Amino acid sequence: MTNFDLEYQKYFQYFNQYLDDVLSKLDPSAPSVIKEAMSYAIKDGGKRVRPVLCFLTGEMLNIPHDKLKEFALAIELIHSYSLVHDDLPAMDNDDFRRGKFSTHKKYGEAIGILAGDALLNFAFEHVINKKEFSQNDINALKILSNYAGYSGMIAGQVVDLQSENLTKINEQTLYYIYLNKTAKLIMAPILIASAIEGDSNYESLYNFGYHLGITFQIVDDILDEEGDFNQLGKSLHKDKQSGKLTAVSVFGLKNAKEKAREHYQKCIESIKCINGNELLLSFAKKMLERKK
Ligand code: GRG
Repeated sequence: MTNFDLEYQKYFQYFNQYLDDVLSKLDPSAPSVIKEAMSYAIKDGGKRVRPVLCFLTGEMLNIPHDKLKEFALAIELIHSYSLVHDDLPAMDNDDFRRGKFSTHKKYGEAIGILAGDALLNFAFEHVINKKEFSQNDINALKILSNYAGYSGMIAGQVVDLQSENLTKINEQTLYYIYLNKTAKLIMAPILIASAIEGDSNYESLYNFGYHLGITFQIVDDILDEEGDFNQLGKSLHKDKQSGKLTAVSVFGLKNAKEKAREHYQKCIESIKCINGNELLLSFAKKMLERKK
């Protein structure tokens, strides 16, 4: 194992333990089924890319991870809700997620919708209960609510749905979808750590997050085309079946791989002047080379 793999593992385990602890303390008076469905949707199978990214950015900026844990969890709660809703019949209609049945397949559609709603609300409830909430925490919360909201991730999802079966290839629309649907939830953990530190490297980290998010989504499109079901834990070739606008449909497979590499290079360029950038650079490389 490389030093980076050990660091990833450390924060992955720390996060999962914190998550288990929080889930074990959910309000006893709430219906069991909603708590079970929430836990089912968020536990097991996720790579925890966003929380780990938050902790690694924090490490670079000298913020202890226990000062970021509430935000790291809030981001993963929002990410998990978006996956639950994305899998619903009205959206991507997928039976599998994270190597198991998607939440609505396991609990039925009504509870699936409500579990997504519950995860989203709990994200904000959890973070607002952080002890000693400072002005920097408020700034971080603004990023979270804006990036996940109607002009962020939801905007990306709306245009993504509208783009199905478009005959005209449109690179600008593709980048709009990628920025909003995917990159904003990858930028959020980085910019939240940045806000909590006081934003001394805001522009560099913004650019790093943007290019990392775009790299992540292009690789996701490539994996949808040539990945492995057992490794990915979700259905393949969904994009082609639904006639989605993707990097592969717009650029072709070979050029999509080249584009991913170009954005990865821009990640490196963006933070080269920040001291202690090694872990974030390794993270970006791992995202470029990921198989799941
Ligand atoms: C329903 C409001 C709403 C939004 C949905 C997240 C999303 C937007 C759609 C899911 C499909 C998709 C391709 C999203 C882009 C982001 C992405 C690649 C998500 C998968 O993230 P991973 O690979 O998943 O980090 P794990 O399971 O490892 O957490």
